Amino acid sequence: MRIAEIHLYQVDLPLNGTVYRLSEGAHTALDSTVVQIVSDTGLSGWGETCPIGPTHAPAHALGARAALTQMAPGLIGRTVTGPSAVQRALHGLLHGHNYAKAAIDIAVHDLLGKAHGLSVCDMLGGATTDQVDSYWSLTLDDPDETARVAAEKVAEGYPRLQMKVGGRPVEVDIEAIRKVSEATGRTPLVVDANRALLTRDVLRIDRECADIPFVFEQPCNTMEEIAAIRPQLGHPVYLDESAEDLGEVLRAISLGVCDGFGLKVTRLGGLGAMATVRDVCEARSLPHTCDDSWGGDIIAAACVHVAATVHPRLLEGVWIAEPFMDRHYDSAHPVRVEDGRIQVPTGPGLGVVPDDGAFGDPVASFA
Ligand code: 0XW
Ligand code: MG
Repeated sequence: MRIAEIHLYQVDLPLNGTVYRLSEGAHTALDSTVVQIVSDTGLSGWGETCPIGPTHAPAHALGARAALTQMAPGLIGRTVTGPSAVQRALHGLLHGHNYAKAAIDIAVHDLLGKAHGLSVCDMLGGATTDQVDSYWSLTLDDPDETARVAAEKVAEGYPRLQMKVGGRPVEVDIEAIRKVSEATGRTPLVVDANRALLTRDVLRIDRECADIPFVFEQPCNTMEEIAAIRPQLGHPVYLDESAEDLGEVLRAISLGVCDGFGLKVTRLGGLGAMATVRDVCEARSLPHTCDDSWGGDIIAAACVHVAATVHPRLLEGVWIAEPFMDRHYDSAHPVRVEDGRIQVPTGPGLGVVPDDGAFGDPVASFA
């Protein structure tokens, strides 16, 4: 099976009237990029990458399309033997830009799954479950409103919560953590600063909330800042943004700087890289999420498939953007959070097939 055509689509993903606010930005609409790989056998594989704006990570929507435009011609005519071989080919076409390569990697998994009649979770090692826990991500808001939404989401069935902090006076963060904890009891809570806190403020939150069980997620900008204060912290720490790639995950583990990870499929470079990190984490008993920064049904399906293969004791939930949007790519098989859980899509490949014409005309095509 050879790659005959590649099409790139730009997809607007408006939020359903809400604002997703985190320490480094507020979002009302995201710009996604969908990749369609068409084989010479007529099958299509679909991939996606959707950075959450230009300041969350060294990734942005225009960069994704530029990188994909750079790489796509080099893939035309290539035999698709397996995802790793395609990844190596991508590294030979462009240095870095894992978040763009991830869209091709996801599409290749989808294509191969369809060709061999396997679902992506089986290709990644086999599912341990047919549904995974999600978590609700509480956007930055005033403490009372954050606590109100937290209680509402727990009542809806969400088994875990993440709350955003940072970018405002630390006293407000402390008040919000306390109010969310009071409103939600023993529901596991992650406090995510998205790199924004000074080490001084992390130490203060840690001390003033010593009685509240929670995990700090990416409290500071760099791994070094976190490493510097880690021996003084009473709360566990997960890395998200600092876990840039497999090398940084290995560095974090060898430094002993964290107790787990918030992982993003596209940041790591796709499903193959994600499965490798999953296995490394299992070897060291490190819990982690299976998320992405944003995206529609394609990204959601990719996250859920890999999450279904994680050892259940290590899976810290799956976040998908679906509850914040009205749009679905596959109207027959949308990926949805229901009662705080997500069904693993069935059928070959990702189990998600975009509706005909779902994305309009491609912004670029290669053949
Ligand atoms: C909750 N998320 C996975 C979605 C947004 O991209 C932010 C993010 C995080 O944990 O940082
Ligand atoms: Mg995070």
